[in-house]
Amino acid sequence: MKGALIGCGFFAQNQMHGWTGIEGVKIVAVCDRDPARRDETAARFDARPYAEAAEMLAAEDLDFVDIATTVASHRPLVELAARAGVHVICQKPFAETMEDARAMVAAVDASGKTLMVHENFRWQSAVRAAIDAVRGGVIGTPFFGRVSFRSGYDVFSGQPYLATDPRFIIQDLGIHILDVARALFGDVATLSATTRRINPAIRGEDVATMLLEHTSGVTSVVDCSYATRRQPETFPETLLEIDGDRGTLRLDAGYRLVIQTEGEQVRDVAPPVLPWAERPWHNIQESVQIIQAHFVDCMRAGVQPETSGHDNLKTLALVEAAYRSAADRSRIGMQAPE
Ligand code: NAD
Ligand code: 89V
Repeated sequence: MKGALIGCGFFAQNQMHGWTGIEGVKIVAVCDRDPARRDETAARFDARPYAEAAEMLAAEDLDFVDIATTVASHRPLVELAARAGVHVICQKPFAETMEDARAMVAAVDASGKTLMVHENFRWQSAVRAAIDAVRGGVIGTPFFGRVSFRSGYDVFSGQPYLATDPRFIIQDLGIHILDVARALFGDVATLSATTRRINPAIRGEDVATMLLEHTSGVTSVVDCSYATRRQPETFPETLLEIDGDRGTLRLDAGYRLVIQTEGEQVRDVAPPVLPWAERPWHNIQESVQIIQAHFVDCMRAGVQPETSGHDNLKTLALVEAAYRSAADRSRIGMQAPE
């Protein structure tokens, strides 16, 4: 399969490395408006460089594109890819508004191709081990969950836009852990949220606490912070605490999965450090390759990815609801997004 990358920035390098580990797939072309970024990435990964996505799509015979730009360009690029008749992966946050997101999903639906959002946290192997245990009924029927990401790690040096965008932690990081909550406990009936900005040097909120009532009957607390100075620093680990009617499950710091039912089972679910990866990002980096492999499997089988565009509308709706709830202190009833 032949693919092309659009956007050769900070995170796209992980995506390019990820593709090199997937058999039968080659990224033949890359595109970025920044000449240094596109030429460096093209040289590093032996791909043809383009300045414009439209030019690349016209010149290359592609099966799919991997969109790794920031959110403002996602809608025009997804629509361009849909017109070109290729399968699409698009980074999170998928869209700035629900209207854009619905239009992007409809555009790819109309082309008959597959659309997956690069929503990779639920694909992290440690998180996946917990999801598999919960879905497999190991702790019975869950009734409470906490999905937590708290850190003081400097994310702004690698991703400066995180300090200047009007929205920060819910749109960038909360989106992932809301998605993990959906993967664990299913659709959401109501949501309420509070937000704070602790770091005076940034524009958006860096702390958010969300309370979700799931249609399955689970109540979950989804909390995230980039203002938490503690040791050990757990970036970029998502920690879990889940109570079921037959036991409890915790994903503790250090990738330690603890399941207590009749007895206690403790598993080390630390992700491997892939040859091109580096700590502490190796957890996220491994999930990039896993989600890409899932996309390829789905393209080959002609089935929808778990984190499809359609599925991601529900995660995006939670992000929008969280900002609305935090602004007016309301508890939001979630409607089916489509
Ligand atoms: P970045 O700013 O470093 O890179 C984006 C690149 O896209 C830039 O080089 C820019 O020149 C290029 N670009 C923008 N519009 C373009 C266009 N129309 N055509 C061609 N090139 C264009 O951003 P980043 O930090 O790499 O983030 C990219 C996306 O990845 C964001 O949406 C971010 O939220 C997401 N991200 C995801 C994860 C994850 O774990 N899933 C982690 C980090 C970042
Ligand atoms: O995963 C992400 O989306 C990143 C970070 C871990 C820094 O929040 O932007």
